[in-house]
Amino acid sequence: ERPTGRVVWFTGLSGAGKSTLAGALYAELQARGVPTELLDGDAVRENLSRGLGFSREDRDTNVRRIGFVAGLLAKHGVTVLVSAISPYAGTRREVLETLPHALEVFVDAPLEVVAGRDVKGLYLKALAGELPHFTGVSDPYEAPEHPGLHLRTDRITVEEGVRDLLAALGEA
Ligand code: GGZ
Repeated sequence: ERPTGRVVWFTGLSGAGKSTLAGALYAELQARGVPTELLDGDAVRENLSRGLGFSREDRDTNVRRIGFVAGLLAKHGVTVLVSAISPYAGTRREVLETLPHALEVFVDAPLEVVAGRDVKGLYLKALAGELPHFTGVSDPYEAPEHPGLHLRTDRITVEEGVRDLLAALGEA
């Protein structure tokens, strides 16, 4: 019998390190021969969710689509790494409950840290009041209360994060 794949769901603010951690974990699992797929916010919004914006409705649609695809892949034994802000706790819970082996990972750093990184200059605009509906500044982010794993990316390295993730997945 084929094993059911797992879904590792990275949630957190823009710039918190979701994609970095998911990418590093992806490389490690690939190297170990674990069938793995990455559903990254940016790639998803360019393809599966092209045309969606950042209203609550559009974000929820985006998150539900990602959950649907993750479920299909996981059914075939693939370990799926999802990286999306997914800011609404209720929607996350709803989607994660439909996935048999889901690990919710809270990728967390204080707003001043992620705003300081500001890879794309979006926080600068948002803090200047020029970006409505920017998560953490002008739009809500509902942190998970009981995540499967809580990673403080301002306190640990990417390597430490990957080590914690592998341990949580029983792949250490
Ligand atoms: C949040 C935004 C916004 C607004 C553009 N709010 O750091 P990034 O740039 O590369 O990742 C962010 C990405 C968020 O897309 P997600 O699909 O992860 O969001 S959600 O789960 O809420 O659907 C950011 C960029 O898009 N971006 N405008 N207003 N992030």
